[in-house]
Amino acid sequence: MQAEATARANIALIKYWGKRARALNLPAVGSLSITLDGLATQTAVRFDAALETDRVVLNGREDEAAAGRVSRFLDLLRERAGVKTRVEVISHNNFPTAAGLASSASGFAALAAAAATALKLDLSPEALSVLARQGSGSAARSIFGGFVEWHRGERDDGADSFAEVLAPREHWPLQVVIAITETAPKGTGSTDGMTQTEFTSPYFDAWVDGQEADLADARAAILSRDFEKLADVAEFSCLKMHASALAARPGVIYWNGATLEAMHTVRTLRSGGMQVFFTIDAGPQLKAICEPAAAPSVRDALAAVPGVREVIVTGLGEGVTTRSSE
Ligand code: 2P0
Repeated sequence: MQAEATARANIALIKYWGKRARALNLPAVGSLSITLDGLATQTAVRFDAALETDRVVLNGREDEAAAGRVSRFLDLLRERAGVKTRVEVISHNNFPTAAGLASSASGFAALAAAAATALKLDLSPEALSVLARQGSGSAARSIFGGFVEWHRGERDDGADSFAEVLAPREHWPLQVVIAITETAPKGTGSTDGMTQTEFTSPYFDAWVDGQEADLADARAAILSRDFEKLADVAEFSCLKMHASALAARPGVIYWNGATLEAMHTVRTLRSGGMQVFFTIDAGPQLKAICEPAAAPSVRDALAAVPGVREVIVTGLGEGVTTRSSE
């Protein structure tokens, strides 16, 4: 009972922020993302009757802090398979974890796929997405490659809150330039930032109310490869998400000075005619999305921003891949 899976990180162009139900990790809004080629998590799981507890090794080090969340997630799979066997999980990120880039999406997508394969659960991609969602919301999207939409869903049991492919990566081979502005762990994790926004921000309801229109605009922009339209709605979604968090009490501030400088740099490039826009998640790194021809100039411009420590350039990636290794 062992298997391996590789899943890639994703970044949302229309953001997920807020939950309609916490226990099942059901989102308050749908979201739309791109899966990244260059940021992958590879995870091997081995169910072993000799183990007394689950064991989690992340990037070569036993991680007891992660083990609790991983164990609770694995319980969902064990329950479904009718087994109680403990597991050894060995996981590697091929990107610098200290860079503060989201690893929970690729991490839980890879873990869900590897564990389901080891247990021979034979889940559909949608069912795997529903499962990964319960580990971390954004992991629902990393099951798939290219342009991906995760549905909010209406049901209380979450069966209709899964992701699916909107368009494959070949549809529009955009490039992503990631500007790392800080390597220390962030102050407020996404889950806590969302909760604080939901409970205290006067702008949270407005955020939720605008989501369907933003999703419709982004879907249309992607399907027609309309860069200007996608740039407009993606920056709108990003800035609204951050505005709702900034208006929490106390305000949740994810940016540093270099993040803001990088935003201005991207805006200046675009007003000069370059096809590039930015997005920022629950941390200080900036992600610039651009047409391939613009990528070298975007990389050089962001690398020259004071406070930017490293720049990573990547294309769009595929969905989760699995190998059974009995
Ligand atoms: C997103 N983020 O759509 C948004 C934008 C961060 C900002 O999904 O609580 O780690 O595990 O469901 O998935 C990060 O949140 O949160 C995230 P949980 P998750 O990409």
